[in-house]
Amino acid sequence: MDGAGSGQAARVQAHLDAVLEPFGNGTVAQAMRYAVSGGKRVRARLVLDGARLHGVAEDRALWPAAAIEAMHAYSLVHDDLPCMDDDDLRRGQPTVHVRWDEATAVLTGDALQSLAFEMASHPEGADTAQARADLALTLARAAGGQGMVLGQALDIAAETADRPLTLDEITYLQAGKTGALIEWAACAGPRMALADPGPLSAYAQALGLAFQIQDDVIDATGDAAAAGKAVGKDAAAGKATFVSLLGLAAAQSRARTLVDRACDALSGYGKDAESLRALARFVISRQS
Ligand code: GRG
Repeated sequence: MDGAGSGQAARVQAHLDAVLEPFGNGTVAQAMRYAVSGGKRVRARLVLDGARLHGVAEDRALWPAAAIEAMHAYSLVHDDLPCMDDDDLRRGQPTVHVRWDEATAVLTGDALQSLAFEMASHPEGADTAQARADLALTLARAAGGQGMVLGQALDIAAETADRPLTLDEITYLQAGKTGALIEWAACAGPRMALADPGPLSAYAQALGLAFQIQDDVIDATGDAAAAGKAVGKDAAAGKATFVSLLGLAAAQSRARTLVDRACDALSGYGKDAESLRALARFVISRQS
């Protein structure tokens, strides 16, 4: 991560620490802190950079930035459960249900999801009631049964389907599972400023798909120590992915094309959007 990115990540972590401080030291509060620690903070950085482009002060933008990281952390805690992806390792650490137990992991995810809505609609975030309501409404849509949950459900259904998914089906699934939160993050800044989120939405749609392709590349080629999570799971499960359907080289080439498309969508912002272009390039070079 570059210098600016690590500074942003540190400020998001400090914000989450401060918000969680009054939660005390019970088991779920401890597990919430554990689950929101670490990670690349790609979604938070999208919020902060999009907000800066629209003249929104960072101390306000930290609220939706922390909100999307809490929502993302909830999804990872639940995804790691034995009834879903059954993973023992996340961000290089034992998953929440391994470190504590399954009930704690379910409750921790639930509490993080509630916290995400609290932070997205917090009065110290967006400075108009209209923008706060819009952030909460669009976050509900992105995370719910038309967005991330739908994508996750389609992914689980595919495991027992009688044929592998097609490329179009995988693209649709991933737009929900991974893409919806990424798009919300990129659009939060213009929404806070009551501006048109169109260009950042186009950027994020291309970026979200490139992000998922890179995730498939890491699963196919990476090592668990660098990735901080189990790898090789897709092939072992006989799962159709961008890599299995396109081949490794074509999948990587498609990710590069998508990053170019994402950068093109930023043309109206000129040089001010350089950090978002750098973030897009980072997304397809990452190994974790
Ligand atoms: C449980 C409703 C529900 C949804 C789960 C997010 C998700 C949906 C599943 C995670 C499985 C997975 C590996 C998805 C691929 C893309 C993804 C979300 C990767 C993890 O995000 P990163 O790389 O993680 O941004 P860090 O740790 O950096 O925050």
